[in-house]
Amino acid sequence: MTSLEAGAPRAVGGHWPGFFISFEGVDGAGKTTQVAALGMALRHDGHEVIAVREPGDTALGELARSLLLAEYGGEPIDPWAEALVFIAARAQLLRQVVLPALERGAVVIADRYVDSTLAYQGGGRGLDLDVLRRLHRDTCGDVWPDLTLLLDLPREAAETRQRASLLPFDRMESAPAGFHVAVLGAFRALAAAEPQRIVTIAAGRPAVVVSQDIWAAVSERLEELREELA
Ligand code: T5A
Repeated sequence: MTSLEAGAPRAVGGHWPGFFISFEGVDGAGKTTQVAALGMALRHDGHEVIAVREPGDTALGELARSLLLAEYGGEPIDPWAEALVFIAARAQLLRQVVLPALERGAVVIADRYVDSTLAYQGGGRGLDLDVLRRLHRDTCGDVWPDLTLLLDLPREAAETRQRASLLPFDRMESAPAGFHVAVLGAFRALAAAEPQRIVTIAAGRPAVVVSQDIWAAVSERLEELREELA
């Protein structure tokens, strides 16, 4: 496996009229909560906002989601098969929903994107990061978000929150603790390698405080992009 410190290319970004934001973090870190809050704030500010989740939000993506998150009576899914199904769902979502929205000037907020593949299938499953990045380049046109918000929370804390909701854990959430530790380590390494794109937000605080930090990061990046495009 190659080093996460190698850094990912960011070939595209800022050339479309819209603004592409992704949220990342371990399962239950609070992404869904913060996507909703940010979407509301941006709409209030006059933006068209399209919120998507991965995998999902296309017919193919929802099918992929049910395939990937269901338990199969203990039958393990091959890590490369897993990675390729996540990537297939992303390619479909990108071309069907994300790029058209960015091209007409909307703000797209993605609940997970390519960093999840690098962290879960790269860091967690141990797949070669260079191959995963090359697959992203070849299948998804090397499209990277303008801003990625990493909600930094250890899995144990996220799990405690999720248990309170009484929902059953899916196939990924049921993975051993060591897997989730590796995933969080990979997310942190990605953030360290790309501080310009990935902003780390301490997610163990009340949701409203987390939202304030997110709003500050989004406002700053939006302003920078406006200046770059002026
Ligand atoms: N995956 C995905 C890969 O392996 N590779 C890939 O390429 C991709 C794209 C997707 C799974 O697939 C994997 C990663 C995942 O395992 P998912 O359901 O989309 O699954 O992802 P989850 O992270 O599991 O989504 P969840 O909805 O379960 O978690 P969230 O969205 O992070 O957290 P949220 O907002 O639902 O909050 C969880 C609970 O905490 C509370 C909420 O009310 C909720 O009850 N909460 C807080 N409580 C206290 N303080 C706060 N600040 C709180 N914020 C939220």
